[in-house]
Parts: sequence; C-alpha cells; structure tokens
Amino acid sequence: MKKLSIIGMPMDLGQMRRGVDMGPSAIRYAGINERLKPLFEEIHDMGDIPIGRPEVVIDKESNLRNLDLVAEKSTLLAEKVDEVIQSGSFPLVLGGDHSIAIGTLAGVSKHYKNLGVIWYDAHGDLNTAETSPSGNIHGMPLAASLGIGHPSLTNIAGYAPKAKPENVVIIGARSLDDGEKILIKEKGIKVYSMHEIDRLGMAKVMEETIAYLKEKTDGVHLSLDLDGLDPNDAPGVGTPVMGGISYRESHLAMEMLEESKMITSAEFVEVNPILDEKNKTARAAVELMGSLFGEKLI
Ligand code: NNH
Ligand code: MN
Ligand code: MN
Ligand code: MN
Repeated sequence: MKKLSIIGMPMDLGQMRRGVDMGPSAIRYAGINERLKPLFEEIHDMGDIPIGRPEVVIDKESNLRNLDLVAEKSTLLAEKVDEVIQSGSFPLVLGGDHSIAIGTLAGVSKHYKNLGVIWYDAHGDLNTAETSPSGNIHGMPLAASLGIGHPSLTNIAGYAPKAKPENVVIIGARSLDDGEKILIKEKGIKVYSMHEIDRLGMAKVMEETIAYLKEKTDGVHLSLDLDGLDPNDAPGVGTPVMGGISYRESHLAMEMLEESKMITSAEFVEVNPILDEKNKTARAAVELMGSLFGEKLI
C-alpha cells in the first residue's frame, strides 16, 4: 500500500480511567509521522474524530456505560474509515480505548467478503452486557463485531456481523472472563494464549496465524491493544496484566505480518499517557508500526 491515512479516535467512553483519550496525541508526539514517512509515498493525518467531553451515562435497561455515545461516535469513525479505504489508502486508527474497534471494523468490513481479524490483546473483549464484570464497552468490541451483544453496538453502519468467528485469531490472551471462555469454545475462535506463545514461540504462532487466515480471508484487520504487551514494556495502559508478550516478540509478530502482506487495516489502542512512563507505551506503538509497515533492521 502506497498511501497511509491516520485517524485519531480519542474516545475514553468504553472504560473508567481518564487519560486514554490522549492516546492519539501521545502517539503523534512519539513521532508517528516521521517514523512512517519513509515507508509510504503519502501520509495523510486526518486529525481526530470529535468526541468532546460528554458526561457518563449508564444505559438504564442494559446497564452499559455510555452505550448511546459509543454507538454514535463509532458511526462517525466507521464513515471515516470507509472513506479512507474508498480513496485507496490504508486506514490506521489511533485509540482511544478498545471500544473504538467497533467503529473501525464497521468501516472496514463492508469492503471484504471474508475479513480476517487479529486481536492482539491480554483480554478477549468478547463480553456482552450479560457476561461483563464491569459494564465497560472496551471489554466487548470483538463480541459486538461478531454480531453478539447489544443491537446498538452490533448494528453500527446498519449490518451485522462484521466478521465471522472462524476468521478471528486472538494473540496474547491471559485474562479471559468466564463468559468469554464459553463463547470461545462455542464459536471455535482460535486463541494463542500466553501458554501457546511460551510453548511454541512467537515465530511459530505467527506462521500458524498467517497460514490459518491466508487461505480463507480477503483482507485482515490488526487490532492491537497495547496491554497485549508485558506491562514492563507497555506500562501506560488502563488494565495491565503481568506475563505478557515482550517488546521483541511483538516486533517479530509485526515483521512477519509485514512479510505476509496480508494486513489491510490496523488500529493501536489503549495507550494512556497519564499512566505511562515517559511516553514509553506510545513510543512502543510507533516502533511496532514501523515494523508492521516494513521498516528493516539492516
Ligand atoms: N475483561 C474485562 C472487562 O470486560 C477487562 C477488559 N479490558 C481490556 N480489554 N482492556 O482489552 O471489563
Ligand atoms: Mn486533510
Ligand atoms: Mn482490548
Ligand atoms: Mn486488553
């Protein structure tokens, strides 16, 4: 892909910790433009989707935090992502909490018959209002994209589902809620938890992931939650979980995805500069983008 379009999505409505709305600023400050410039013919930073500072509203009937607002803002993001793909550019979305994936996937998926999704995350994000321990929508975007959950979240852009469970691979999982585990088994979602990453090594995990998606998808979205990385390497996230993917393993994963030429859209989410150490997490995000888009070590 020759053209890259960067879209900031400073939405923090999917969880309770302040600061993740500054993720796009932190990632830009970490030098995204300069870093990616040599890798594209053209980079267009489209700025941020306006979110404002709305008050927290808990939906009475479903108990979901900010349900209507998340749905409304997701629709805006979906339109923007759709527009970018139509213009022949690669959409790169900067979060924001992971609820933004609902909008990203709503914009991406209509362009593919069999969209693959790589969910790089400590969590499954497969909760619904019924299974969620928190009522936080950032724990639900993968379920919503599979058409599971509240209709306001599953029907963004007017259709569902955005992806099929057999086209999804979760990488890095180590904190799954009970309802998520049931859904994974029921739907046959492929998961490489930290156990498989330790056992097989990241190279094998990525080889298998690429082979699994290659034969049946016509595009692959990478949804990278920085909490998939170990908190030592990415401390600036709202829900850190010990024992994560290392910085170097993550680079290898991105390099292998680049070699596969299969990634057609991406988002980097959950960067929270208030919780970070000297913008380390935003810098890691930018460095991983470098590998994803073809930066070479030698
Ligand atoms: N599973 C928990 C929940 O649904 C935590 C989700 N937090 C995340 N997901 N950061 O990636 O509330
Ligand atoms: Mn412009
Ligand atoms: Mn997530
Ligand atoms: Mn997570």
